[in-house]
Amino acid sequence: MADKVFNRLLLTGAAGGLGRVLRERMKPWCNVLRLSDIADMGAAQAGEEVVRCDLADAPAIDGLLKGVDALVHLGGVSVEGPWGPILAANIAGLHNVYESARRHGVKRAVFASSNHAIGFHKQGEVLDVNAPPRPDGNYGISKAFGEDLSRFYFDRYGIETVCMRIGSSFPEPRDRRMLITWLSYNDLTELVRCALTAPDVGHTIVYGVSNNRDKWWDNSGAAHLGFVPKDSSEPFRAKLEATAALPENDPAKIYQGGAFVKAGPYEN
Ligand code: NAI
Ligand code: 15L
Repeated sequence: MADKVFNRLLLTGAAGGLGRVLRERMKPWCNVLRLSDIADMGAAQAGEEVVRCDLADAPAIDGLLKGVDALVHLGGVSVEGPWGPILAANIAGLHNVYESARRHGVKRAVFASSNHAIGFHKQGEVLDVNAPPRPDGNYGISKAFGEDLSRFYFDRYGIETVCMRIGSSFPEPRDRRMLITWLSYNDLTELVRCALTAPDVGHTIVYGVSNNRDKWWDNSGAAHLGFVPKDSSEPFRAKLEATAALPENDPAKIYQGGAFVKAGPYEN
């Protein structure tokens, strides 16, 4: 983005892996970047506001969206686990965020959904953006809920959301599955930029994945975002294919969600 397009953007989950990346990369896009997380984010730097709070704390979240042009919502539990914390952060917390957006007239959100919303589709199937959710656990259920909740807030209140069904976003792919699901940090940044700035996104679902050789996901239905991933997992193939392959009958090898499909059950 050449010039600052926004006055104030909100980034939740700012202390997390992707939040720390986007904290730096979103700054040039706005005059003020408001950062929020339940964890320590360090001191506010120039052009930043830091608001430490729990997404589940409705009164604390009430003012979080005040004066915000658009938000990128990364905050919450990011892995499979017991229901209680996921219910608090990802279900009640997301509702708190959208209620605050509604009250303060925010009209654009980017929501970090996950491939675990569709994790029980089989590997090798190619899913388009209209593929039905098939969550692979408590976490995936919360992401499918987020996609539905954001659709409601668009239909009822006109708050536009781009739901990014992120594959695996790390500095590099960590296993054979991630050769297919990997999203580089540069491609993540470009996807977020497109999601914030493309006109008339309504409610869009898009797969957050780089231009990897093998594909489970087809983004042609989200072409209006203008997202064109540039990176590929190919440079990591030889290293990862030298590691042991999973047995063909392992659920982690059968389903797109990988090991998440066999995690739990948990005590709540
Ligand atoms: P992360 O776990 O590193 O960051 C999540 C952040 O949310 C943490 O800083 C945590 O303190 C904060 N958080 C958790 N509970 C909270 C609460 N109750 N109130 C306020 N903040 C809370 O996760 P990561 O990897 O940075 O992912 C960011 C988002 O992207 C998450 O929503 C995750 O589900 C989603 N995602 C990430 C993928 C990846 O490969 N990194 C893949 C698919 C989705
Ligand atoms: C996710 O949704 C998680 O947030 C991330 O930590 C990875 O596990 C990723 O999915 C994945 O499926 O590789």
